[in-house]
Amino acid sequence: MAAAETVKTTCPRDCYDACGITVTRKNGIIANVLGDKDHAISRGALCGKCAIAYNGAWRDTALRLATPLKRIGAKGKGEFKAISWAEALGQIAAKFHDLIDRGAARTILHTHYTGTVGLLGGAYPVRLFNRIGATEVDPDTVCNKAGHAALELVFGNSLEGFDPRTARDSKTILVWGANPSHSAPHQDKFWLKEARAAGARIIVIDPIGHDTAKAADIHLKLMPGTDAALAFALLNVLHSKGLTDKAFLAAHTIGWQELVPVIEAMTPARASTLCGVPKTLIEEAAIAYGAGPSLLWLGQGVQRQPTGGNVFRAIAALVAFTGNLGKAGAGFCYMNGTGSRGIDMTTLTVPSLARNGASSISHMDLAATLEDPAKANAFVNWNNNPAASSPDQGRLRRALERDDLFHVAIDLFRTDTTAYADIVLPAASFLEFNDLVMPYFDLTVSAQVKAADPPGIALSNQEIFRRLARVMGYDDPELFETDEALISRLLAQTPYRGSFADLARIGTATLFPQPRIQFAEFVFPTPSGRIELASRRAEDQGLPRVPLPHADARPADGRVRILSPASLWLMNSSYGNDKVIRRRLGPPTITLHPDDAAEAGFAEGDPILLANENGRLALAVTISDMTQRGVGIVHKGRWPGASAGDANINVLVSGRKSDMAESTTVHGTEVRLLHP
Ligand SMILES: Nc1nc2c(c(=O)[nH]1)N[C@H]1C(S)=C(S)[C@@H](COP(=O)(O)OP(=O)(O)OC[C@H]3O[C@@H](n4cnc5c(=O)[nH]c(N)nc54)[C@H](O)[C@@H]3O)O[C@H]1N2
Ligand SMILES: Nc1nc2c(c(=O)[nH]1)N[C@H]1C(S)=C(S)[C@@H](COP(=O)(O)OP(=O)(O)OC[C@H]3O[C@@H](n4cnc5c(=O)[nH]c(N)nc54)[C@H](O)[C@@H]3O)O[C@H]1N2
Ligand code: SF4
Ligand SMILES: [Mo]
Repeated sequence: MAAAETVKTTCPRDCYDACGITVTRKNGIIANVLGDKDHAISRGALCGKCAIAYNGAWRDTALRLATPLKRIGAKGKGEFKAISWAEALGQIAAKFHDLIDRGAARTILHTHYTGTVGLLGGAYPVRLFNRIGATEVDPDTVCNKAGHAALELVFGNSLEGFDPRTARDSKTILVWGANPSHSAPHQDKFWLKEARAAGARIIVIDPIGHDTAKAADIHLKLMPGTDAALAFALLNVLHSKGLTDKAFLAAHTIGWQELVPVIEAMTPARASTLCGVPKTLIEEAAIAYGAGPSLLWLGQGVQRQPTGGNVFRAIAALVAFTGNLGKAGAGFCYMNGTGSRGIDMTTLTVPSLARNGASSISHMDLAATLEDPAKANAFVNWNNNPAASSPDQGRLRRALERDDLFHVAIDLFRTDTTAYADIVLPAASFLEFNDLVMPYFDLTVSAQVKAADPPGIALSNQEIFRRLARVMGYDDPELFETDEALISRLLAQTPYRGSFADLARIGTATLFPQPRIQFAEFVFPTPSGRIELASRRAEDQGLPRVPLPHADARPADGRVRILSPASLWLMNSSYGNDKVIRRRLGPPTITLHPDDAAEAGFAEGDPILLANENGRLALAVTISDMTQRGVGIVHKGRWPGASAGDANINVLVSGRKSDMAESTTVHGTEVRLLHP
């Protein structure tokens, strides 16, 4: 029998859970990757998708990239030959220098996002792009930026959420536009269910009846894009019954009086018509949330709407009018940022390296920018698979075919995006290097610990960019800082007092002995120092002074609104190449309400063609009343290359920007249902 040893590490995917992992090695080789039974969140089991993929595709040497590659076929065909690191980095450096010398450094674009959200793997490469003066495609614009911008306007900070441990003092937990049963499976199974068992009422506000909604006490199944009207109706109930917290409003907010006429006009009866939610449920939910102490989990799905910023400002007003802040069991959480544990992200990205200033564009403009030789001469994607994940897929892929666009793709696998690259660089996975993970729900810090060597000559993102900086001839010390030195500097910024080796032994450290109270001091980093319900800054940005009670119109002319939220079996586009996961998923589908399916003449399993001004997509029909009339569900993350028509749902998604922060409006997509 081979001697087995175990390594504790952490899942660094873009997931609320940040599960503790136990890797078992035999003779230095990974035998399996399982949930750490001592870890407070994973409690011995990873989610289904990672349990499969970390023991499948992610350790499959036939699938993993093991050496740099150079394109030998046409762009998009995925034909490559292996080359050395010296040749790959030499060619990249020469091209970058040529552009820098021509004063065109800004036409070097880079996208990055959720491959890993470990601190180093997720941010260190930004240093070199800063030094070059390249253009960053702002990652959050494809995910959650509208919500951040709105919360920042109202509270001055979007990155200090509630401490989940404070749920023990909560009477109500409101999950608004998130689907924990898919996107935070352990928080759903343990945190939420245990809070309910301890007596908290769970309210879910979501257009679809997912498993978290099914298990809730109240589900407000509203039409997508009608949340602001609903928020004002909840306020109407509380205001008309005299249940708002006037002392809190007087002490900690400005501008609340300006909202009162809007609140008075949005009766539950009116909202019921606009949102499609029974009036009695609006009343019941308002009273439960208002009584408090209540927690509000602000999902990312709800703000991926054309008026997503306004929606968040309206929901924020509900927090303020009920005084659900600054006390045990109360608060809201969009995300707990690294700053909540002391981390200064500029330590990682070193913006001062950007001697000529930094520039960035929205992901919504990626396709239009890449197709324009005046704006884009070089493109690097790392931790990101834009040919699968970004909007305007058809246009984006045509832009990636440009022969005069120098394209470098850094990934673990050959993806739909790497197929277009001139140079593909093989990245090490999180199992193959040390890093720190900061969960964005719990206020802890975790170690990501190397458990194996990378395949072939693959390297971590950090090492790739250190080597590229050397070949480019830079001498700024920040471009060469070792992982070890950076990890200890970062760890020292947190309240954790041990070394990385100490953290590696325990996996995850609790940083605050007692649950933290969100905004305990009632200090809001806004211009007024208070919660700004009416906002001068909003006006200065061309936005309304106060949030509006807006509700999107229902889709007309037989069109259906498509929601493409997180899939149970995929992590964004990751795992789409794992054969076991592909079997579980079956062919790509749209879920339609029985009445929509009947009206359009579709039965279960029928082929269907979705069409709009952006493109067409062939799928199979499934029918379920988990959705509602006028709303279809097509989960995100399928690999275009493994799907009919070489496309996924993003072929139908436009680059339309939200009302705030040039952010995604993916859940505002409408399509026609056609018989193929
Ligand atoms: N399994 C799995 N987990 C993941 C991911 C994954 O791909 N797969 N992705 C990760 C990432 S990057 C992110 S950002 C998070 C996202 O996780 P969540 O915050 O849960 O966001 P989504 O999955 O996009 O959508 C959540 C819900 O928003 C709802 N929604 C859509 N439009 C509206 C609306 O107008 N109003 C309301 N009230 N609700 C609406 C959808 O019906 C859906 O149920 O998940 C992370 N976790
Ligand atoms: N239709 C629709 N589209 C969406 C969304 C939606 O709700 N609907 N959600 C959006 C959201 S929330 C997000 S966050 C984006 C996410 O979009 P992406 O950032 O594209 O997310 P992933 O699919 O996880 O892609 C990450 C890539 O990084 C690679 N990778 C993993 N680890 C490493 C590493 O250590 N180094 C390197 N170099 N690569 C690595 C993976 O193999 C994968 O190809 O998608 C967006 N797209
Ligand atoms: S993706 Fe989330 S649920 Fe799955 S193992 Fe990673 S942290 Fe846990
Ligand atoms: Mo995301």
